Amino acid sequence: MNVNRAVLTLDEFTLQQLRQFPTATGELSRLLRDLALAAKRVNVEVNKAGLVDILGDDGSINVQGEDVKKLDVFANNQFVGVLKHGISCAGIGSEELDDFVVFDDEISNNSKYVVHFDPLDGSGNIDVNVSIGTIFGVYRRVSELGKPCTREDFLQPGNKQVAAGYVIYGSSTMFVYATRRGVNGFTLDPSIGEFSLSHPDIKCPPTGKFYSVNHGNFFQYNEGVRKYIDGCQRKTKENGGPYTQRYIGSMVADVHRNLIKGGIFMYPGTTDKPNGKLRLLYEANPFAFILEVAGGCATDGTQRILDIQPESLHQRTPLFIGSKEMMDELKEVSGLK
Ligand code: P6P
Repeated sequence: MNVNRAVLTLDEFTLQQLRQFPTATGELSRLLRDLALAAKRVNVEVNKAGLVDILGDDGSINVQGEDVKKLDVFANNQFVGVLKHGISCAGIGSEELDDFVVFDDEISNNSKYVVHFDPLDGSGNIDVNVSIGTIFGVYRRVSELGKPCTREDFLQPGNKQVAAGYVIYGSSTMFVYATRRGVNGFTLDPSIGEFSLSHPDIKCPPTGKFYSVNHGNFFQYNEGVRKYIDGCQRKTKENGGPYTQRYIGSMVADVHRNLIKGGIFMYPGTTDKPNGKLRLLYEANPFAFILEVAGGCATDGTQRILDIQPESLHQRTPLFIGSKEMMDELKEVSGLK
């Protein structure tokens, strides 16, 4: 029976993909469903954050030395919970936790995947109602199935990701994920409580008018970066401009806009923070995977983000990411690679 479904839910979509690979086990589909369930639970709290005692700090400091927001803790608990009690994940790395977490039970030890995530990125914006997000990257284990996952599983380069995605809790709540087959976006339909396909086969426009960078750090950037930013400000209709500077201060929101409309996002190294602020494993790598599948690119200024060999869970990296032609111009003007 040929059911003409105008809109596919996330589950229907992943099962449709699964049917095209009869040998697939369905573990990745179940993993994505687990992540979407946690996202729906976080979304409920984000949407009413101003009404219940979940705003503000929980009084602790995380491994990054940042004030932990109550919603950070709630979000982390939701994602750890669904992954630990699911059947598709052997362990996790989280922005909120000091070290990797090995689930080490019989089911988890036989699971194929490990997941890195930032449960609630941009949490400094929670109290002022600016869009925030969740970011995740999925890796196939390199360690022996049937045994607990190991450090090597968590320290794979981003080019080993089998899937990556993000949730943006904004004017609507979207779940966007990429596999090597493409990038697809799903908008939460509150009437049925399901993420429904709204942005099929997302491609990043080869160029755009948005450049995103924290101008407050301008004089801390190296000469090449300053030269490129200066050039962005001098763009006119005659040379591909004028550009618009948009910087929300929430990476998920800034990169999502550039993915859809075209643009470039930069968090360069500074004199204070030579490796920048953003973390490789659960911020840069997932977005670099998504943008490359969508036709964009991402670099740390010396190499592809996805080729960086991680050394530790919370290591930081400079990040330049976005539309291919804008990234090419950045490299040409700044001397970055
Ligand atoms: P700055 C949020 O804290 C975050 O990690 C990213 O979401 C965002 O892009 C960046 O930091 C903003 O940092 O230093 O410009 O405020």
